[in-house]
Amino acid sequence: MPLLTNRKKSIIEYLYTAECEAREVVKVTDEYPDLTIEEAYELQDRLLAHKLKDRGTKIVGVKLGLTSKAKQKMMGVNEAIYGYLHNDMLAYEWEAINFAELIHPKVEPEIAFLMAEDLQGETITAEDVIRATKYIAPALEIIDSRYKDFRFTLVDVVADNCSSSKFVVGSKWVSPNAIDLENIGMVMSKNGKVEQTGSSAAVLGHPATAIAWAVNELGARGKGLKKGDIILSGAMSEAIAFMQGDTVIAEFDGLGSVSMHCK
Ligand code: OOG
Ligand code: MG
Repeated sequence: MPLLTNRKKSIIEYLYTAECEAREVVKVTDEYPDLTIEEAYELQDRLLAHKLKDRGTKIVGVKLGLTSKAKQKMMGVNEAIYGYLHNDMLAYEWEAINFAELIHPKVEPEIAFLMAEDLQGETITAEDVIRATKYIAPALEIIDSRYKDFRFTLVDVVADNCSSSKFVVGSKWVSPNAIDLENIGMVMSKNGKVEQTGSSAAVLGHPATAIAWAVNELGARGKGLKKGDIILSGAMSEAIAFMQGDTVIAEFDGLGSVSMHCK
Protein backbone atom coordinates (compact mmCIF):
# COMPACT_ATOMS: atom_id res chain seq x y z
CA MET A 1 0.00 0.00 0.00
CA PRO A 2 1.26 3.53 -0.67
CA LEU A 3 2.28 5.73 2.23
CA LEU A 4 -0.55 7.00 4.38
CA THR A 5 -0.89 10.69 3.62
CA ASN A 6 -2.33 13.17 6.10
CA ARG A 7 -5.31 13.61 3.86
CA LYS A 8 -6.12 9.88 3.91
CA LYS A 9 -5.54 9.74 7.64
CA SER A 10 -8.02 12.52 8.24
CA ILE A 11 -10.65 10.90 5.96
CA ILE A 12 -10.32 7.62 7.89
CA GLU A 13 -10.73 9.36 11.23
CA TYR A 14 -13.66 11.36 9.86
CA LEU A 15 -15.56 8.26 8.68
CA TYR A 16 -14.70 6.21 11.75
CA THR A 17 -15.91 8.92 14.13
CA ALA A 18 -19.13 9.37 12.15
CA GLU A 19 -19.84 5.64 12.52
CA CYS A 20 -18.93 5.46 16.23
CA GLU A 21 -21.01 8.54 17.06
CA ALA A 22 -23.89 7.49 14.73
CA ARG A 23 -23.76 10.92 13.11
CA GLU A 24 -24.15 11.75 9.42
CA VAL A 25 -21.39 13.76 7.76
CA VAL A 26 -20.83 15.68 4.54
CA LYS A 27 -19.54 13.36 1.83
CA VAL A 28 -15.78 13.06 1.38
CA THR A 29 -15.75 14.19 -2.30
CA ASP A 30 -17.21 17.58 -1.32
CA GLU A 31 -13.82 18.29 0.27
CA TYR A 32 -11.66 16.07 -1.98
CA PRO A 33 -13.31 16.02 -5.43
CA ASP A 34 -10.24 14.48 -7.10
CA LEU A 35 -10.21 11.22 -5.05
CA THR A 36 -10.00 8.20 -7.36
CA ILE A 37 -11.78 4.87 -7.09
CA GLU A 38 -8.42 3.15 -6.44
CA GLU A 39 -7.79 5.53 -3.54
CA ALA A 40 -11.32 4.84 -2.27
CA TYR A 41 -10.60 1.10 -2.10
CA GLU A 42 -7.35 1.88 -0.31
CA LEU A 43 -9.28 4.04 2.20
CA GLN A 44 -11.68 1.13 2.74
CA ASP A 45 -8.73 -1.14 3.63
CA ARG A 46 -7.19 1.48 5.89
CA LEU A 47 -10.48 2.07 7.68
CA LEU A 48 -10.67 -1.65 8.42
CA ALA A 49 -7.05 -1.69 9.64
CA HIS A 50 -7.95 1.21 11.93
CA LYS A 51 -10.94 -0.71 13.34
CA LEU A 52 -8.78 -3.78 13.83
CA LYS A 53 -6.34 -1.72 15.89
CA ASP A 54 -8.98 0.19 17.83
CA ARG A 55 -11.51 -2.53 18.62
CA GLY A 56 -10.19 -5.83 17.28
CA THR A 57 -12.54 -5.95 14.27
CA LYS A 58 -11.93 -8.95 11.99
CA ILE A 59 -13.05 -9.74 8.45
CA VAL A 60 -15.71 -12.46 8.14
CA GLY A 61 -16.49 -12.00 4.47
CA VAL A 62 -17.24 -9.73 1.56
CA LYS A 63 -20.33 -7.86 0.45
CA LEU A 64 -21.31 -6.74 -2.99
CA GLY A 65 -23.24 -3.58 -3.61
CA LEU A 66 -25.18 -1.98 -6.43
CA THR A 67 -25.37 -5.27 -8.33
CA SER A 68 -29.04 -4.74 -9.24
CA LYS A 69 -30.61 -2.10 -11.48
CA ALA A 70 -33.12 -1.32 -8.69
CA LYS A 71 -30.29 -0.31 -6.35
CA GLN A 72 -28.23 1.48 -9.01
CA LYS A 73 -31.24 3.57 -9.93
CA MET A 74 -32.13 4.21 -6.31
CA MET A 75 -28.62 5.47 -5.47
CA GLY A 76 -27.82 7.14 -8.81
CA VAL A 77 -24.61 5.11 -9.18
CA ASN A 78 -24.36 2.64 -12.06
CA GLU A 79 -21.44 0.42 -11.15
CA ALA A 80 -21.14 -2.53 -8.80
CA ILE A 81 -18.90 -2.20 -5.73
CA TYR A 82 -17.57 -4.42 -2.95
CA GLY A 83 -16.70 -4.01 0.70
CA TYR A 84 -15.90 -6.15 3.74
CA LEU A 85 -18.12 -7.80 6.33
CA HIS A 86 -16.76 -7.63 9.88
CA ASN A 87 -17.43 -9.81 12.93
CA ASP A 88 -19.05 -6.86 14.71
CA MET A 89 -21.65 -6.50 11.92
CA LEU A 90 -23.15 -9.95 12.58
CA ALA A 91 -26.70 -9.58 13.88
CA TYR A 92 -29.25 -12.25 14.80
CA GLU A 93 -32.95 -12.80 14.24
CA TRP A 94 -33.52 -13.15 17.98
CA GLU A 95 -31.58 -10.03 19.02
CA ALA A 96 -33.23 -6.68 18.23
CA ILE A 97 -31.23 -4.09 16.30
CA ASN A 98 -30.66 -0.97 18.38
CA PHE A 99 -31.86 2.09 16.45
CA ALA A 100 -29.94 4.47 18.74
CA GLU A 101 -26.62 3.06 17.44
CA LEU A 102 -27.51 3.83 13.81
CA ILE A 103 -27.92 6.97 11.69
CA HIS A 104 -30.66 6.37 9.07
CA PRO A 105 -30.69 2.61 8.51
CA LYS A 106 -32.28 0.74 5.62
CA VAL A 107 -32.67 -2.98 5.10
CA GLU A 108 -32.39 -5.01 1.90
CA PRO A 109 -32.87 -8.68 0.95
CA GLU A 110 -29.84 -10.65 -0.21
CA ILE A 111 -28.61 -14.18 -0.82
CA ALA A 112 -25.64 -15.17 1.34
CA PHE A 113 -22.97 -17.63 0.18
CA LEU A 114 -20.71 -19.59 2.54
CA MET A 115 -17.37 -20.50 0.96
CA ALA A 116 -16.22 -24.13 1.14
CA GLU A 117 -12.74 -23.19 -0.07
CA ASP A 118 -10.49 -20.23 -0.87
CA LEU A 119 -11.21 -18.56 -4.21
CA GLN A 120 -8.81 -16.16 -5.86
CA GLY A 121 -8.09 -15.21 -9.47
CA GLU A 122 -8.76 -12.76 -12.23
CA THR A 123 -10.70 -15.03 -14.61
CA ILE A 124 -13.13 -16.60 -12.15
CA THR A 125 -16.55 -17.59 -13.52
CA ALA A 126 -19.97 -18.12 -11.92
CA GLU A 127 -19.35 -21.90 -12.17
CA ASP A 128 -16.11 -21.53 -10.18
CA VAL A 129 -18.04 -19.60 -7.52
CA ILE A 130 -20.73 -22.31 -7.26
CA ARG A 131 -18.07 -25.03 -7.07
CA ALA A 132 -16.35 -23.22 -4.20
CA THR A 133 -19.63 -22.60 -2.31
CA LYS A 134 -20.74 -24.84 0.54
CA TYR A 135 -24.18 -23.35 1.26
CA ILE A 136 -26.42 -20.48 0.38
CA ALA A 137 -28.85 -18.86 2.81
CA PRO A 138 -31.37 -16.01 2.95
CA ALA A 139 -30.03 -12.77 4.41
CA LEU A 140 -30.95 -9.20 5.31
CA GLU A 141 -28.35 -6.49 5.05
CA ILE A 142 -28.71 -3.34 7.14
CA ILE A 143 -27.01 -0.46 5.41
CA ASP A 144 -26.39 2.88 7.11
CA SER A 145 -24.40 5.28 4.93
CA ARG A 146 -22.42 7.69 7.06
CA TYR A 147 -23.23 10.43 4.52
CA LYS A 148 -25.85 13.10 4.85
CA ASP A 149 -29.23 12.11 3.41
CA PHE A 150 -27.77 8.76 2.25
CA ARG A 151 -26.40 10.49 -0.88
CA PHE A 152 -22.93 9.83 -2.31
CA THR A 153 -20.79 9.24 -5.39
CA LEU A 154 -19.15 5.91 -6.27
CA VAL A 155 -15.88 7.03 -4.62
CA ASP A 156 -17.63 8.15 -1.41
CA VAL A 157 -19.58 4.93 -0.94
CA VAL A 158 -16.53 2.70 -1.55
CA ALA A 159 -14.48 4.65 1.03
CA ASP A 160 -17.38 4.21 3.49
CA ASN A 161 -17.15 0.39 3.10
CA CYS A 162 -20.25 0.47 0.88
CA SER A 163 -22.61 1.71 3.61
CA SER A 164 -22.17 -1.58 5.52
CA SER A 165 -23.58 -1.69 9.03
CA LYS A 166 -25.06 -5.07 10.01
CA PHE A 167 -26.35 -8.28 8.50
CA VAL A 168 -28.58 -11.16 9.55
CA VAL A 169 -28.36 -14.61 7.97
CA GLY A 170 -31.39 -16.95 8.13
CA SER A 171 -31.19 -20.41 9.62
CA LYS A 172 -31.91 -22.46 6.49
CA TRP A 173 -28.71 -23.29 4.60
CA VAL A 174 -28.95 -25.26 1.34
CA SER A 175 -26.45 -26.57 -1.17
CA PRO A 176 -26.12 -24.23 -4.19
CA ASN A 177 -26.88 -27.23 -6.40
CA ALA A 178 -30.19 -27.91 -4.65
CA ILE A 179 -31.87 -24.74 -5.88
CA ASP A 180 -32.35 -22.76 -9.10
CA LEU A 181 -30.08 -19.92 -8.04
CA GLU A 182 -30.91 -17.96 -11.16
CA ASN A 183 -34.50 -17.29 -10.24
CA ILE A 184 -35.25 -17.23 -6.54
CA GLY A 185 -38.36 -15.13 -5.92
CA MET A 186 -38.44 -12.89 -2.84
CA VAL A 187 -41.07 -10.89 -0.94
CA MET A 188 -40.01 -8.42 1.76
CA SER A 189 -42.60 -7.12 4.24
CA LYS A 190 -42.49 -4.56 7.03
CA ASN A 191 -44.91 -5.00 9.92
CA GLY A 192 -46.96 -7.43 7.84
CA LYS A 193 -47.26 -5.20 4.75
CA VAL A 194 -45.49 -6.15 1.50
CA GLU A 195 -42.89 -3.48 0.65
CA GLN A 196 -40.67 -5.02 -2.06
CA THR A 197 -40.65 -8.03 -4.35
CA GLY A 198 -37.70 -9.25 -6.40
CA SER A 199 -35.76 -12.12 -7.89
CA SER A 200 -32.18 -13.32 -7.66
CA ALA A 201 -32.07 -12.73 -11.44
CA ALA A 202 -32.02 -8.99 -10.60
CA VAL A 203 -28.48 -9.45 -9.21
CA LEU A 204 -26.42 -9.12 -12.41
CA GLY A 205 -28.56 -11.92 -13.93
CA HIS A 206 -27.31 -14.46 -11.37
CA PRO A 207 -25.85 -13.92 -7.88
CA ALA A 208 -22.87 -16.18 -8.64
CA THR A 209 -22.04 -13.97 -11.66
CA ALA A 210 -22.00 -11.00 -9.30
CA ILE A 211 -19.66 -12.81 -6.90
CA ALA A 212 -17.38 -13.84 -9.79
CA TRP A 213 -17.15 -10.14 -10.72
CA ALA A 214 -16.12 -9.25 -7.14
CA VAL A 215 -13.56 -12.08 -6.95
CA ASN A 216 -11.95 -10.82 -10.17
CA GLU A 217 -11.86 -7.26 -8.80
CA LEU A 218 -10.29 -8.54 -5.57
CA GLY A 219 -7.91 -10.68 -7.63
CA ALA A 220 -6.68 -7.62 -9.53
CA ARG A 221 -5.75 -6.16 -6.12
CA GLY A 222 -3.98 -9.37 -5.04
CA LYS A 223 -6.80 -10.56 -2.78
CA GLY A 224 -9.44 -13.25 -2.72
CA LEU A 225 -12.13 -15.06 -0.75
CA LYS A 226 -11.25 -17.41 2.07
CA LYS A 227 -12.76 -20.72 3.14
CA GLY A 228 -15.52 -19.97 5.66
CA ASP A 229 -16.14 -16.43 4.35
CA ILE A 230 -19.72 -15.23 4.14
CA ILE A 231 -20.51 -13.34 0.92
CA LEU A 232 -23.54 -11.11 0.51
CA SER A 233 -24.29 -11.06 -3.21
CA GLY A 234 -26.14 -7.72 -3.31
CA ALA A 235 -29.68 -6.48 -2.82
CA MET A 236 -32.42 -8.07 -4.93
CA SER A 237 -34.70 -5.02 -4.63
CA GLU A 238 -34.63 -1.48 -3.33
CA ALA A 239 -33.74 -1.06 0.35
CA ILE A 240 -36.43 0.13 2.79
CA ALA A 241 -36.03 2.43 5.79
CA PHE A 242 -37.02 1.19 9.26
CA MET A 243 -37.36 2.63 12.75
CA GLN A 244 -37.82 1.55 16.38
CA GLY A 245 -40.63 -1.00 16.69
CA ASP A 246 -40.45 -2.19 13.06
CA THR A 247 -40.15 -5.85 12.08
CA VAL A 248 -38.96 -6.76 8.60
CA ILE A 249 -39.16 -10.22 7.07
CA ALA A 250 -37.95 -11.42 3.67
CA GLU A 251 -39.28 -14.72 2.33
CA PHE A 252 -37.37 -16.50 -0.43
CA ASP A 253 -38.64 -19.35 -2.67
CA GLY A 254 -36.98 -22.58 -1.52
CA LEU A 255 -34.80 -20.81 1.04
CA GLY A 256 -37.24 -19.95 3.79
CA SER A 257 -37.25 -16.59 5.51
CA VAL A 258 -35.07 -14.23 7.51
CA SER A 259 -36.27 -11.45 9.77
CA MET A 260 -35.10 -8.58 11.96
CA HIS A 261 -36.66 -6.44 14.64
CA CYS A 262 -35.59 -2.92 15.61
CA LYS A 263 -35.84 -1.54 19.15
C1 OOG B 1 -24.59 1.12 -1.05
C2 OOG B 1 -24.54 -0.33 -0.70
C3 OOG B 1 -25.35 -1.14 -1.66
C4 OOG B 1 -26.38 -3.40 -2.18
O1 OOG B 1 -26.66 -4.54 -1.80
O2 OOG B 1 -26.73 -2.97 -3.28
C5 OOG B 1 -25.60 -2.54 -1.24
C6 OOG B 1 -25.89 1.79 -0.65
O3 OOG B 1 -26.92 1.55 -1.28
O4 OOG B 1 -25.86 2.58 0.29
O5 OOG B 1 -25.23 -3.01 -0.20
MG1 MG C 1 -26.38 -4.82 0.25
